[in-house]
Amino acid sequence: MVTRLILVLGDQLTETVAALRQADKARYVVVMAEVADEAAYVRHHPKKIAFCFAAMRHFAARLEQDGWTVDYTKLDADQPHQSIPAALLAAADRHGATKVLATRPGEWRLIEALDETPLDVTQLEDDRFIASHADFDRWAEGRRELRMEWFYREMRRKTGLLMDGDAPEGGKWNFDHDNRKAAPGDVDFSGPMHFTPDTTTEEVLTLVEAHFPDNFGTLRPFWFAVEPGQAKQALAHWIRGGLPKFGDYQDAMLSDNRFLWHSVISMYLNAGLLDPLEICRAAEEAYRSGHAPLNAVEGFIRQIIGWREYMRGIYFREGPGYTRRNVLNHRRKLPDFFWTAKTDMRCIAKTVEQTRDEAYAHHIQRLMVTGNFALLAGIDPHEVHEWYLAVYADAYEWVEAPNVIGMSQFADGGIVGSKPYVSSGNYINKMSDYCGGCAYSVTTKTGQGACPFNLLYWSFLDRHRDRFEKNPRMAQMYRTWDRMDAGKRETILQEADTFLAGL
Ligand code: FAD
Ligand code: DLZ
Ligand code: SF4
Repeated sequence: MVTRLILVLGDQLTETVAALRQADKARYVVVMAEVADEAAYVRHHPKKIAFCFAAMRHFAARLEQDGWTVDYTKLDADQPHQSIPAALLAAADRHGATKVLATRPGEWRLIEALDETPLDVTQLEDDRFIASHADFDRWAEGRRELRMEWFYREMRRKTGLLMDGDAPEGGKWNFDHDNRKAAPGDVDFSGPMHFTPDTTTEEVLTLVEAHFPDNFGTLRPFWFAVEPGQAKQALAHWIRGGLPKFGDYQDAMLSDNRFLWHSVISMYLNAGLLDPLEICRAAEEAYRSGHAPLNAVEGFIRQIIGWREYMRGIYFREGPGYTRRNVLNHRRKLPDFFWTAKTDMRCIAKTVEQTRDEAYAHHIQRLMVTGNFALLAGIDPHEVHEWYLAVYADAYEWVEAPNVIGMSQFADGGIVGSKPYVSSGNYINKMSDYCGGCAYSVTTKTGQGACPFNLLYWSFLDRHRDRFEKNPRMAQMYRTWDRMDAGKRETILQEADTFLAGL
């Protein structure tokens, strides 16, 4: 009987992933490899690499216990592999195999690389999602605009989550309006569950320290879950303590509390340690049993069956060139402070510091602090994309790129968002405590100490007037700008230019 190979990648760590489900243990050898190219195609955060390798090693051990033959190559093996295709070729040689069963990777880069190997690789659709590619395409076909909200309603109907017959639970599909409270002084949730690294994870931490000493990010303390059982404990811990207020304070930011009521499960979910539908059912149960209110549970479920699935649909529908989109023609280089946190803008310094320490920032920090700044300052969206892909533990292109290129940088011209997510310092001040200790003054619009977001906001709108002034959702902003004294407008534009020149 001829041996065949199954490829399992670092974000396919689910026992029922398509390729494993379709194969039998007697005939197939599972190939897993820690390879230099995957670890270095962007300079990932050390916590992200450690999480990936530790979860891979634990997964391989579980497969072996379950009777699979696993051909696993560590990064520090005597003969490590440079790339996934190289690992497959070497394994094919070792086992006399020519056929490979793979689950389609989450990045075009790797899909294309697998297509180009001389081996006979079958890429099965990754069906760990609620919407298949065909479902998304069917939904998208013929629509003038692909708005998430309409897609989300389809997903609610498809899953039956928070449905009351044919109607949405509570009479409304979306309770976002209730989910915009500024953070209170004290947070009554202790944050994500921490796990002590076992021997396997400790070995990985030592390896990451040795191989990636200069990557941006702090490796220790390393507290992530690396197995599904742990990830489930982390989820249950958050449902108990975090979910009830998740909705209310979803958009809030605090300097001394990095996680607030967020779930911090995206890295587990994206690597395959948790299942999206199971998570949503657990959240729904918390609502049905009276433990968490509807605005929290609906808000959470929308992120997962709405935004997450929608982003994936967009990434695969738009094709491999998506990360190179740049409709606003932004060309500025990413400022150094995205790596050093050395800036007087306290909101940015705090967000970059926590990104460095935790490989985590929550949605509003990503969107309205670093993303907002990059967009206002006209940073090249591809550089912004590479930064986000590198620094967050949950970042894989299928989910990161539509969030960055689309939602955050408007570089796709409005496929993901109907208007750019830009704001002056006012929004950051309302939703956070960052401005209090900042060297800049958020209430100062021009002159000494004026908050850069205040200057850059108007200069962005002015620069892109042709594109945005006809957008009904932005008309009010242009009216406000036009009503401003001409001298003040001139001062704002000049000061914005001076600030940008100094970046
Ligand atoms: P919570 O706030 O607790 O939300 C629950 C879950 O909903 C998340 O775990 C996540 O799985 C899902 N979710 C929420 N928002 C989104 C969204 N916009 N897109 C997809 N899923 C969502 N998410 C990633 O998983 N990987 C990324 O690389 C990534 N890059 C981002 C870049 C930018 C510029 C922005 C604005 C958002 C990005 N997001 C990304 C979405 C979101 O910020 C993270 O999913 C979230 O912060 C993860 O933290 P959490 O688990 O505590 O999420
Ligand atoms: C993120 C990552 C890293 C750092 N290293 C590996 C690796 O060495 N081997 C592997 O199989 N997967 C790794 N991954 C995850 C892949 O980059 C991911 O599977 C692709 O980007 C597709 O989403
Ligand atoms: Fe950020 Fe401006 Fe507030 Fe400073 S004043 S923290 S730069 S928004």
